[in-house]
Order: sequence, then structure tokens, then C-alpha cells
Amino acid sequence: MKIKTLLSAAILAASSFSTAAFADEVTLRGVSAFNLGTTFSREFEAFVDWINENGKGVVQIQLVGGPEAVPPFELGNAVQSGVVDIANNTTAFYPNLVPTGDAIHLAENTVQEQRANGCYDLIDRIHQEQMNVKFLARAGDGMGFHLYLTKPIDGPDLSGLTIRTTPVYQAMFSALGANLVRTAPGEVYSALERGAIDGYGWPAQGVLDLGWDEQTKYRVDPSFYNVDVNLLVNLDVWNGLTDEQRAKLEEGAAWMEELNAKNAEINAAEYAKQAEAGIETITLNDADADKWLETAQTEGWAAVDAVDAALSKELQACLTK
Ligand code: 173
Repeated sequence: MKIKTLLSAAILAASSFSTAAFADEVTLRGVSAFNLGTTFSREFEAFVDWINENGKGVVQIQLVGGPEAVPPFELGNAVQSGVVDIANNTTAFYPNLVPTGDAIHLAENTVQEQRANGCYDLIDRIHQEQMNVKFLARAGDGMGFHLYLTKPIDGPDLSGLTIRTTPVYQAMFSALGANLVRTAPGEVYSALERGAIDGYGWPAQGVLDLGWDEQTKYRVDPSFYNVDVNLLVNLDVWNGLTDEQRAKLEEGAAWMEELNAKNAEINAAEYAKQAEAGIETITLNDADADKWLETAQTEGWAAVDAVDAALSKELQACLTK
């Protein structure tokens, strides 16, 4: 009930999984873990537009809002319980519900390859069983994560630094000696401003549209992992849809996943904009970069192994080359 009270009563009343306009048309309420209009809501909003354009008379999505509607770390529970019908969320924000979710960003193959080799079905099954959601689609593929800093480093040693984290960076950064503080994105700017943190983990894209460049001096290269931002549909809602409605949502999902191919180009443009905004690049030398990436993969998988060794093995087999 806590989350429900955060959602505007008017919005809930207006469209509680309603069949108002057409007998067969259903409207799903969607919430994003990221501010609307910013990088990690971009694909979701494009998907919503696509569905509302191509799903007339079949299925529509009403975008309720972002983190102001449901706090990011509570969105997993909200879509699990059906307070929200469809969520745009990353596994790092719902580790309590799908503790092996970290495996997804350790993937070395593309979403399309994962659909072809059965890995998508495995990830979907885990989400259905553990979280009561249909794993509809994945955005963010083709984009890595970085460490951003307010002070320079000269190698992969983070001891003495306090770094903002999520489960994505936890295993790697702590193995490299950092002190870690877990926060939602909304708290990063003020933590930097106050000097409470010396840096933060974040993807290649999105620093500028959050204004964090004002408080950021360095980006450490190379990037590691692959971003996952996922469309999750409450499973009871999903199972209550008609075949036609589900097919339309899956068509939109495939369309959205094609957008991942643009990430290489967008990453390059974003790096150029970061440089223009005064963010310097610290490029680790070859040996240090090897250690950086080796630590990322080894510690990342060790953390998934520790949660569920059997599932970790199954995921590793279809996510790595
Ligand atoms: O750093 C984060 O908040 C995080 O884990 C994440 C994951 C996917 C997209 C953006 C941020």
C-alpha cells in the first residue's frame, strides 16, 4: 500500500487495467525507474509510442511517470504485486527479487543471440518464477559501464576512495579496494556536491542529461559489462491478455531491441560530449586494463555463483562466449 499512496489516485482511477475505449483494448500502466526524458527511459518511451501507435484497439500503455511516481528500488515490488502493470527497470534495482539478475550485465553476446540460443527463455523463466513478471525486452545492450571520478587514479587500485555503487559494480569495485555507498541515481549529484563520494559507477551514456558533468572530473576507460534495462510485465496481467495483445507487445519488444544496435554510435557521441564538458579520460594501460576487465568478469561471476551456483553455471553457459 505504501507505493500505491505514492501514485496519484487520479491516475490509478483513470486506468486500472481498463477496457474503457474498445471492448478488446487494454491499457497498461507503465512506470520507469529512470526520469522520463533521460537516457534510460528513452527506449521505453519509444516502445510506448510504438505500442500506442501500432496497438490501437488492441493494447495501449499509459506512462504514469518515473522515480517520482515509484522510487526506483521499490519499482520491482510494484510490478511484482501489480500496482504497476509494466516497468522499465534494471536488475541492479531489484536484486532482492532476482538475486542472480547480475548475470545479465555480464553477458558477452547480444540480446538477439540470447533469444536464439535459449538464454532469453532462461532469463524469462527466472523472472517469472522469482518475481512474478514476464521479461518482455531488454534495452541498454551494447553500452558498457564506467567509473567516474572527482580525483585521478593511476591504476586499478581504488583503495582510499569512496564510490557510489549499485549491485552492478559492487563485486568489482570492492575487490579493487573501494569503500562503497549504495544510492539511487537521484542521490548522486548531491553526494558529489557534498564531497561524500569520490566517484560513481554509471553507464557510458546519461551523465550529461543528469547534469553530473558539473561534478565529474574523470572517466576511467575501458568500460566493462553491458547495460541491462528491462521491460517487465506483471505476470498475472500478462497471462490475462489475449494472444493478440501479447503478440503486439512482443512485436514492440523486438522493435525496441533493434534500437540497441545504435548504442555504439551513441556511446561515441556521448564520449565526445563528455570531453567537451571537461571530463578527462583516464585510459588504463594494457596490463592495468586487463586487470580491470579480468576483475570485473571474475568477481562479477563469483558473486552470481555465491547466490546460486547451479543457475549461475546455466547462465554463464549461454551468456559468455
Ligand atoms: O548505476 C546504476 O544506477 C545502475 O546500476 C544502472 C544500471 C542500468 C542503467 C543505468 C544505471
